[in-house]
Amino acid sequence: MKMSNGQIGRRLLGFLVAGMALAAGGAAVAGQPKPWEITLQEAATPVMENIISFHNLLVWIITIITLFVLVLLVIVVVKFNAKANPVPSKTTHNTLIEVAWTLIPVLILVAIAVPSFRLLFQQLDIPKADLTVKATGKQWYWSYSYPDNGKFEFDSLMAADKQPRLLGVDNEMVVPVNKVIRIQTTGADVIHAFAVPAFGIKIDSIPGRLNETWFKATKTGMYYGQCSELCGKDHAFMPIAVRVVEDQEFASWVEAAKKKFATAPANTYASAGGQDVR
Ligand SMILES: [Cu+2]
Repeated sequence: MKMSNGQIGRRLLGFLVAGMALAAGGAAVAGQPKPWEITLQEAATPVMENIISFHNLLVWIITIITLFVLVLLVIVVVKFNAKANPVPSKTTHNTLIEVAWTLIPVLILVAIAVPSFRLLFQQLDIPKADLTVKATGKQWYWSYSYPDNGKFEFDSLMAADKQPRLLGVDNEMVVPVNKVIRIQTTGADVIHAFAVPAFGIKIDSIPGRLNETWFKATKTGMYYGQCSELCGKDHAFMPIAVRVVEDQEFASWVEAAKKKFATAPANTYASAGGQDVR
């Protein structure tokens, strides 16, 4: 396909306008992906803050290593090519260099391991939970139940008419701000995965197993995630939408939810001809 000068001009103008729109509105919403985003989503929990700083540390380390190797390669190419160095040295061993190129990478790995294990421990060692929410992955939506608040359960299906597109749902999961939320998750049919990038959580939802993770959202707002295990034809259409609210708002939501979801237990899966494993 060949473009005329006019077409190229229009396309460039389009990019420019899109870029300006991004610069103007790019910083808009946290808790969801942004157009042209190349960084991790903005953190809403202490765990995600630590994931981001660990990620940034690793980027520095790999950048320095890559540049170092590049410099060595350039030196070899320039100094030791057949023209510049017609009579090559016959050296085969150098104890100092061999010890160094074994020891230094080991030390770098140990230096990485320390913050890595600290982060892993923070993620896996669940603090005393203020609230437990059970998230059940189903083909193809999530069901949430609140065992601490009257055991009500409801389905959360993607709502085609809601924004953000492919992330908005009919019934959001609601949790209080600044509270330790324990997520227990399982799969009702196949393996799904419960993941919310801004919270730094991603855990498999496996039939017959109950997996646990936790988060403590420090800012109110909407946070979106998606099923992160290829689970069938509508895998891309079972978003996770979490609304983080103040304590009082949570309490009144619980009261309303108890009534709203009391008479309609989450049995759409069973009535759809499947087998309900709850
Ligand atoms: Cu899934």
